[in-house]
Amino acid sequence: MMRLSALLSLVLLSGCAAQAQQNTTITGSGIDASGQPVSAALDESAFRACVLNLQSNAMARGIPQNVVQHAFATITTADARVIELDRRQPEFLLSFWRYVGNSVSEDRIAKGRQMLAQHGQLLRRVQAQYGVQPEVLVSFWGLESNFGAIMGDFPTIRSLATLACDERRAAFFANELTEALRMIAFDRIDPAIMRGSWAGAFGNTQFMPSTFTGNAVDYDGDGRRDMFRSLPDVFASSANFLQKSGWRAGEGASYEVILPQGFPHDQADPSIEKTNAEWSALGVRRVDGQPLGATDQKTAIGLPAGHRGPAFLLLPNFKVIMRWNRSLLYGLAISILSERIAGRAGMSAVQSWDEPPLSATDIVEMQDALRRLGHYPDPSDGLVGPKTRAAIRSYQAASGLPQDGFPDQDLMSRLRTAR
Ligand SMILES: [Ca+2]
Repeated sequence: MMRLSALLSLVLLSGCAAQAQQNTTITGSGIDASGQPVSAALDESAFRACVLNLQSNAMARGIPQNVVQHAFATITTADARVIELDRRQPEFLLSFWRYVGNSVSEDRIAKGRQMLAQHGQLLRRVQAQYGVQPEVLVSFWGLESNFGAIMGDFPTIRSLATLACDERRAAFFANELTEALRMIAFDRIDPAIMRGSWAGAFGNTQFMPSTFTGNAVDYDGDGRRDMFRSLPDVFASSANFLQKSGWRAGEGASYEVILPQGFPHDQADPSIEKTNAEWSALGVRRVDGQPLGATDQKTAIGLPAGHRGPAFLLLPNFKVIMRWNRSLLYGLAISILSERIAGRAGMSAVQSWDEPPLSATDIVEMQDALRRLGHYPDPSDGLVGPKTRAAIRSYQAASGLPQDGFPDQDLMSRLRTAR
């Protein structure tokens, strides 16, 4: 799992199918000598008591006792690595160019095309039933596990029990643990092969257990749903989840557009939707200069590298991808990769500048400066979320700059000297 840049792998493996939104606030835990929070889950007797409680909850929700006991037979302690990874904040913001460079690499495109050809018959059958294009399914497979090569090696039950006994998101992971046990019980999956990401996602497309129990399909008809060893089950389950999330058959998820001079960049945000007629009236065109397609659906505009980078029209299917993983970069990577695998153009923009990525420390400094200037009322946390973007836009508006809400080195140096 550490084959690519370690950071990218972690982001991909932790950002799995329909994981609940992450609460990044650390609450209620102790602090050790180095200032790191300590989890109660790591106290052995507290963990044992917590596990007993989780086991009886699972049995109360219909999981047979022998399944529960067998699944926990070898688990005596929490996994400290899981707590550490859950606590960890990325040191650097991932840039769009770096992210897309890693995830939509020429290697992955070539492998994706090979997989598309090799499994074409199966993928077309799945498409006929669920309406999801083959190249889209292959792209999720390629990004989530590098086509089955990297599915993660953390024992799923132990990871989920560890997180369910930690205070950060205990209720969410307790439910995921019960669903994982339900899968062992009713899909007859051997707990010994149930390994995956540190956060409990598993298999070829890194489903969370609740995504599995709610959406997985036994497509090869062997009586069990198997996301580890059955590609028919993997493709049909993924397509079923996408279809139930609103996937529109035959449509793409995004395409690159050109914004005119003077475009109001504060309107470029995945949460701001307009009709294509409204975007056209603002001067938005396809990269080949042609007008946007006619559609009755609303769309949004994403600027993953700020106003100096490429712009993308985000179509209704983009929101479906965001239900799988709520990251703009992930959604664009899936969309661009699937276009490339299908032999179409992914993106015409090329990186025309390079700059060192901002670190979490830079973001804290940026938030401090924005607060000092009256644009950011909240505590500095080093994370770029909607409030930080709104504060940047407020500062950009007051300074006559394009309001893209995007943190970069230029903004950083302006803020360092702003009065
Ligand atoms: Ca099956």
